[in-house]
Amino acid sequence: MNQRKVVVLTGAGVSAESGLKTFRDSNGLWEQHRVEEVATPEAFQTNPELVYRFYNARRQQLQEPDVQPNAAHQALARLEQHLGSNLTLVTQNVDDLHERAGSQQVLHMHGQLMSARCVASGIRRPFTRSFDATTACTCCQPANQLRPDIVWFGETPMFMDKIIVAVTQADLFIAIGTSGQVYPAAGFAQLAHESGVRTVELNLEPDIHHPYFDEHRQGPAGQVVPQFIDELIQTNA
Ligand code: BJW
Repeated sequence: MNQRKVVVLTGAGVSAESGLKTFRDSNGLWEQHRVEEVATPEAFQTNPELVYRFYNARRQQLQEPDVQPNAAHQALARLEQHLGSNLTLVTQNVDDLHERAGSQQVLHMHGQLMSARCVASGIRRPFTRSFDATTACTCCQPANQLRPDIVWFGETPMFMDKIIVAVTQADLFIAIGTSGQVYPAAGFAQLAHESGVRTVELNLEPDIHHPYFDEHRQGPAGQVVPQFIDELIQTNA
């Protein structure tokens, strides 16, 4: 089998039709705070209650019955079934909707909502409930504090080495529902383009982001992603 290597980068737009707000759309504020004010180590240091509250609210919302994977998540799970390890699915999203749709190999470069990390040991554990500064870790003696398992501004995103190798060695790079405003993810299209990789952008908005995409398809992810993935599976068969 001579299948093409594909890297998919997803952003908040892929989960918008599942009922999760994006960050930078007109209603992308949380309690009147911009994400840049809440998602930083400095905010966690100076106002930990606010930061815990922000992530507790989002973790709770993620578990509401009406928040379910949409047709875009499902199409990407189908693509994994088709390509196996030739697909690298990178998400900036901290939700678990890709996994719930059936994707098994997801690189969460900005961390995960349903996980907590010990501030001292760095050890992560699955966490579905709310937690705060009084919630103790179970890995240290004496116990330490837990923090959201999230990559904040100024922190190093996860899996960077693996992602860079995958992007530069791919045949196709697809960015879905991301504004291209947050680095290093915002630089992946340029990296792919300069490595001779075909680049495609699927977004609700017209082609406004940057010149590194060879193709742009406009529309809601729930429509354009299944359409594009089905075409890809047919031509790649
Ligand atoms: C639809 C749709 C539908 C809507 N269908 N589409 C100056 C210059 C360059 C860089 C920097 C700089 N100053 C600081 C930096 C670095 C900084 C950065 O980029 N800042 C910018 C604000 C300028 N980056 C960092 O600090 C990162 N770390 C880092 O750089 O470390 C150094 C390093 C680099 C490389 C190797 C090693 C070390 C860390 C960034 C952490 C980002 N964290 C957040 C919050 C935490 C997670 C959380 O709470 O959820 O991650 S910020 C937030 O933005 C979140 C997202 O993952 C991320 C990206 O947002 P995304 O997904 O693009 O969402 P939106 O809302 O922006 O866009 C939605 C899109 O969907 C839009 O395009 C819509 O059109 C579309 N859409 N509905 C299809 N139905």
